[in-house]
Amino acid sequence: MRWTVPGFASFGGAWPAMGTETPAAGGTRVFLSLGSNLGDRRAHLRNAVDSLPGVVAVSPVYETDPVGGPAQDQFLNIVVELTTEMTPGELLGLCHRVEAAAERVREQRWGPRTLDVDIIWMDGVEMETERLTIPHPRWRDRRFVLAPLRDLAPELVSETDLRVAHGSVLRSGTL
Ligand code: A4P
Ligand code: MG
Repeated sequence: MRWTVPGFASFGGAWPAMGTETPAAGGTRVFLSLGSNLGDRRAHLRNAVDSLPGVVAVSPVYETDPVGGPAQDQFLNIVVELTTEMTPGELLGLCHRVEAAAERVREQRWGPRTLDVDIIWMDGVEMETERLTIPHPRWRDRRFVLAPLRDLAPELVSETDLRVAHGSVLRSGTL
């Protein structure tokens, strides 16, 4: 199954090798965290990455213990690097459209979901509004974010950050 997000072209091509560090001219480097623990988890992640514009790199996949929320199945988590000229608000709208395309139903905070797409980091952006906080308020507490983020941007995550974060994670190949 493949789908696209209305208003955005599918990425389509092969993903570049992980670890690319130089943002393209004219755009801002962004890291998104994607997680799924409902349905065909890998397909949800793959379809989401295919739909995102401006993908620069995709982390390895991690099988992760749920952090917070009710008892629920394990997640697959990745981090995706993009270069974008979107504003933070436009980017949040994109995240919500990508989640909707995976038929995400919001029943419970931190509950099981086909797809969660969070903005973790945007170079040079610090903001806190009712709708949007960047960097993500809980990113430093969570190994399911830090481990894949460190694969792509080791300068943002120290070994100590990774060690003291919560939740076990296990590498599970690539998308
Ligand atoms: N929002 C504010 N800042 C941001 C941001 N930087 N990126 C607002 C995205 N959204 C942001 O999110 C609720 C609202 O947060 C959004 O409408 C947006 O306006 P949501 O996705 O609707 O609900 P949620 O994900 O249940 O809540 P929240 O607070 O985003 O949860 P978290 O902190 O993202 O945690 N364990 C494992 N192993 N793997 C996971 O992926 N995910 C969560 C969700 C918990 N435990 C997990 C995982
Ligand atoms: Mg979320």
